[in-house]
Amino acid sequence: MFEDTIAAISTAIGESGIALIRMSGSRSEEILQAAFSPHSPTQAIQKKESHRLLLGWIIDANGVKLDEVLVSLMRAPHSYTGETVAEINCHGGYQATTACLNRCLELGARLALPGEFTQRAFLNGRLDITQAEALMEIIHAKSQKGLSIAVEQLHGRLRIKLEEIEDLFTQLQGMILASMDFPDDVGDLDESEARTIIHRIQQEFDRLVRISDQTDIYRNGVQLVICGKPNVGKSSLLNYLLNQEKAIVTNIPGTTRDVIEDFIHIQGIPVKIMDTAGIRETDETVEKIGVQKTFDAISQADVRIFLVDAESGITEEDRQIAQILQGKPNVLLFVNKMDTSHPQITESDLYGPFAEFQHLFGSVRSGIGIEALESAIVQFVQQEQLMQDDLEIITNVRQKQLLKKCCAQIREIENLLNDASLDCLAVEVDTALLYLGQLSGRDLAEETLDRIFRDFCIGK
Ligand SMILES: Nc1nc2c(ncn2[C@@H]2O[C@H](COP(=O)(O)OP(=O)(O)OP(=O)(O)O)[C@@H](O)[C@H]2O)c(=O)[nH]1
Ligand SMILES: [Mg+2]
Repeated sequence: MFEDTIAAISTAIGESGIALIRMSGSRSEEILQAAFSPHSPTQAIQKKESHRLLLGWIIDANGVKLDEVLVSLMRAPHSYTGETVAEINCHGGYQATTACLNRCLELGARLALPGEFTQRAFLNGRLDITQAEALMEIIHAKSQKGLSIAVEQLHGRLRIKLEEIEDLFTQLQGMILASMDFPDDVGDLDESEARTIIHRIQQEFDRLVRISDQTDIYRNGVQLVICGKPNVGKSSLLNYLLNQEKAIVTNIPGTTRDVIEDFIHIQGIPVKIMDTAGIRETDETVEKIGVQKTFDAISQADVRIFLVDAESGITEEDRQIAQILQGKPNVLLFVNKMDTSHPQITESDLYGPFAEFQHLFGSVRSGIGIEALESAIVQFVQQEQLMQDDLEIITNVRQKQLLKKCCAQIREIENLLNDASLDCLAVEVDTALLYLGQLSGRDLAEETLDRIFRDFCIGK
């Protein structure tokens, strides 16, 4: 248990209906008692009573009312942190919340560091590191799917899976140590049994890698660039997808000079969409810079929508852009303005540099082909459908790096199985167990822990 009692505003600062101030630590009850004046004796904080909402005021040292509030006390160990937690629901807005927080600080609480409540919960065994990290994912979730993945994680699915893998490693380690220590009784290491265990571990790791690659797009989203020569309808497409007039659309080629960005969701996937300056040879200074930015956006993006114009037909400029895009992954050619009376582009025009791109015909103006365009985008980024059960997910870079280390380590163990000595094998299995422990949070160094929790918001 920690000596000091921490306090923070847990809701976002700004004008709002209510705000929440949270305290955790052994002095929470005493501080709340001193700061709180109940509406009636029935609303007083009673000894032993826990998890009950009480109505009253927060008062200053002279008994002056600072705000009308609802408070609750959650006695240790039945609380988020495992310590006694006091919560004050006050009115939102800067003045009321800071007045209530300051009163708690005045009475001896210390301002909490970012993530310190969750850190205490972790250190008191209320949740493991994968669950703590899932909480952060919930707060930062960019899509409904990202949120449901994180919520599943909160139930500890990854931890359970890691424990299963750890059991397999421990079984392997047991076999190696038994053959090392009691060669006369146990005999040589049963290589085929050891290999079976190793393969099972590999299968589990492969699955985790596959699922986490798939879910990455729901959490981090994808970047999509719309490119093409001037006047093909790039900004019109951006506006259509956003359902708002974000970018200026005119029939003057060279209207867009800068990269215009916004966010949308396509079938649950968060997409950063970028409209760009039309690509053409130009001596105009501003347009030149714009075209350079277009090239940068094209190389950064995960998906590239290449627009051509059925009204103008395929031109030399289109051919040059096609060459720039050649060999780049996920290029989708969209033949726009098919609503014009005499479209100049047919299937037979899409040869040469255009042949390698998946293509669609349509019209932004009349909305034709946009649904097919969205489905094609999703197919590009989501090679495999996530199964309902595939939810033991690696949620962040830290976990991903450790997962990679674990995969490399099990490969190393398999390679050593034939000719290395038993003690050498045992050392390698120990290393794998260490990485696994870091993944689940059991073997994390204090500074790593601090780093993880400092990424949280204050009050969480
Ligand atoms: N007929 C027809 N016209 C379209 C369609 N989509 C866009 N346009 C028109 O084409 C012209 C150019 O559209 P923009 O969206 O500004 O084109 P852009 O590619 O962003 O052009 P720059 O910013 O200059 O590179 C405008 O007059 C649009 O109304 C379409 O599907 N059909
Ligand atoms: Mg434009």
